[in-house]
Amino acid sequence: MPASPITTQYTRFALLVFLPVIIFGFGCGDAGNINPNLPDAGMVGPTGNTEPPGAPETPEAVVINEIFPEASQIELHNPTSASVNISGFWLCHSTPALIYTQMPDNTIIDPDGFLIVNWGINGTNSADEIFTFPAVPIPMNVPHGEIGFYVPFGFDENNFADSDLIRDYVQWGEADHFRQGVAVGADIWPERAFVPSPPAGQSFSFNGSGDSPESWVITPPTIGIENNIP
Ligand SMILES: [Ca+2]
Repeated sequence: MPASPITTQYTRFALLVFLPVIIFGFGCGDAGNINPNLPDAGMVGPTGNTEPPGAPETPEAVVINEIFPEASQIELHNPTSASVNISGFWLCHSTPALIYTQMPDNTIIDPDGFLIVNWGINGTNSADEIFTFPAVPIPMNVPHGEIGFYVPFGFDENNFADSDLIRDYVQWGEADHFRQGVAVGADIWPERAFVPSPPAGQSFSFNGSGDSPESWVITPPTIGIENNIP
């Protein structure tokens, strides 16, 4: 078996089954603007060459690119021209239970590449696909839900309410999911906005720009490959 950049034993998770009474009032971190702090994508050298050796790695540029709730799959995309290592980044999904999962060690996404995250499904990790917390087999909620993408930090639930730590977000089917306020505070999602729930057999895909439901299109699934935006 060829060596895989994904290690299978290191997916860390946390699970909190919450009661409606404790939802209220949570999920709204301090308002603040994220600082992507991304280095320039290219530098002009003495020869005028715009392709410096070793393009900078910018893992925070990775986006939630597609969600296929029916299959419990998330597609992450690295839109940059360098490989990125997103080990330690977190994903959060709050329906039907509040679940966090951390990207395993050595989770690499190729330049302009994709990573499939199978949520709550058992399977074998590979270079292009990971299966999160098979010990907690709770697939994604289909009619409505949310996914948040956070920078690496040691597990502390308060961190998931910190708008400075969230980097991407989408909710579908209905408003007011648990981390909506965190994304609104980070100015990466409009208040109470959501993508319509896709019909059977369809997913919703990021069109490549913006941070609102208008940035998402319902299409036949293209999990693991480039989105097919009409
Ligand atoms: Ca896709």
